[in-house]
Amino acid sequence: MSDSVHATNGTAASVETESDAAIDATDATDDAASAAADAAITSDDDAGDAGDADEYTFDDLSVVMGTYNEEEAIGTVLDDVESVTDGKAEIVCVDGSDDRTPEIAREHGARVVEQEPQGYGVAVREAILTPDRPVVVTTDCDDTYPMEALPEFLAEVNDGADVVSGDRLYHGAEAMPAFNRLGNHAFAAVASLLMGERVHDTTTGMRAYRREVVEEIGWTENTGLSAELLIRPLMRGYDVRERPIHYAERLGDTKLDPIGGGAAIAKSIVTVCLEEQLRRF
Ligand SMILES: Nc1nc2c(ncn2[C@@H]2O[C@H](COP(=O)(O)OP(=O)(O)O)[C@@H](O)[C@H]2O)c(=O)[nH]1
Ligand SMILES: [Mg+2]
Repeated sequence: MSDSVHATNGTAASVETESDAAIDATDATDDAASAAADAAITSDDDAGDAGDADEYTFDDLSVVMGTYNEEEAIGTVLDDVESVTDGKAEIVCVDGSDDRTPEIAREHGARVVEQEPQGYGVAVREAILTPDRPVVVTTDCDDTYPMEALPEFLAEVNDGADVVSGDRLYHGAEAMPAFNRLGNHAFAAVASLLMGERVHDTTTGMRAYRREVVEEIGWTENTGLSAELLIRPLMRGYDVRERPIHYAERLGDTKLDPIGGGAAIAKSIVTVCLEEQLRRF
């Protein structure tokens, strides 16, 4: 594995940045990113020598999710993770259900953390901070996200990415309700404007993160956590890459109120972007 966490000197790294161009950990003025870079740079500094033995495998991967009354979908989602990763990925569900979801999760070998339902971000923050494994992938427990993309996401991390973000809008996201699709295009446009970096899907539920990144940053948002998980790392100079994914129709009912949830996400995007801009001064 080559140098892994790519902190730049306080300026935003562009999405899709070629990994080597972004490496300048010694110049990092961003404390958090710099500390993460120090922690993650391997002793094998010669990229040419980086062999397969240093690369992350599915044994290094945790797939995590909030689960709230998802008994229709959870079996399929966990079966998919198991078959794609050959049963090697750890699965963590932070669960607030009053249906059979946690039971089914345990039957599939998942680690279940019980939590009173308090919203998407409260559950997912707990989910990403629970595992010890070095790579954490988030997903929704509704069968919308393609677990077949896990190998590609892991490959991007092995290529140097700190965050790999699944872009649902690239392929059109036909399975998404039209109102949500429009809203998601608008969120991406506003976030891009406020960050000065073009992003395409700020509210996707499927991303891979190096564990250092989720541990180094203090997360504040609930419904808007997904956007925050993209914006803060990007604006702190981490190597953040969007990759197109296919998005499928949901099994079971959504837990997000489109109007109230949409307003909360818009507020999170503006707040987090402004906070991160101010942090640079
Ligand atoms: N534990 C927990 N999980 C939640 C909560 N709210 C949403 N989720 C889960 O978070 C994921 C995203 O929610 P979802 O309804 O799919 O939102 P959408 O994709 O925007 O329609 C799903 O797996 C939900 O079960 C909550 O309050 N507690
Ligand atoms: Mg969903």
